[in-house]
Amino acid sequence: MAIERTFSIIKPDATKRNLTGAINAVFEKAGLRIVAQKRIRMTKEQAETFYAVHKDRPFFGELVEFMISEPVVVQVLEGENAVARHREVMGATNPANAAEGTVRKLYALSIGENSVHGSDAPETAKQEIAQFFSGNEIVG
Ligand code: RTP
Ligand code: MG
Repeated sequence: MAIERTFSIIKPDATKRNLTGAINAVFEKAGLRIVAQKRIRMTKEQAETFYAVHKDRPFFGELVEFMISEPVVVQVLEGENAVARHREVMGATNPANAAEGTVRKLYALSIGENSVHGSDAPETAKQEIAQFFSGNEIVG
């Protein structure tokens, strides 16, 4: 299995509750290496661009406001099968459906305030990484 990279966000509900380290521990235990990481305050434009795929969904406005409400931690994670592995340890979008031991089961507050984001495919990961990181910020 090839080494892959994925893009991750620790969302405002989690940074606000000081859960960055606890969530990173789940990722690292799952074999994902944090090869880039920074804490930022997303601009409205960044959030709208990032979630453009959801722009016609009823929750879009609420989602953008949530993502800019507190700082977030953006990350690049590296490992074998990283995209799928990361989504597995994040758990289902709705914490009510998330498996035991997943980040969302442990920490998410609701389907919207669900603590983490992870890319859904290797191609999306490349685009999402490029939106937030330049090549020299990623140290594998
Ligand atoms: P993500 O993109 O954040 O990793 O999560 P996901 O693939 O599991 O979920 P997705 O369908 O891509 O939705 C993106 C984010 O939008 C918020 N959401 N709110 N209120 C709602 O019904 C609703 N549905 C989705 C969540 O924050 C979700 O992670
Ligand atoms: Mg998604």
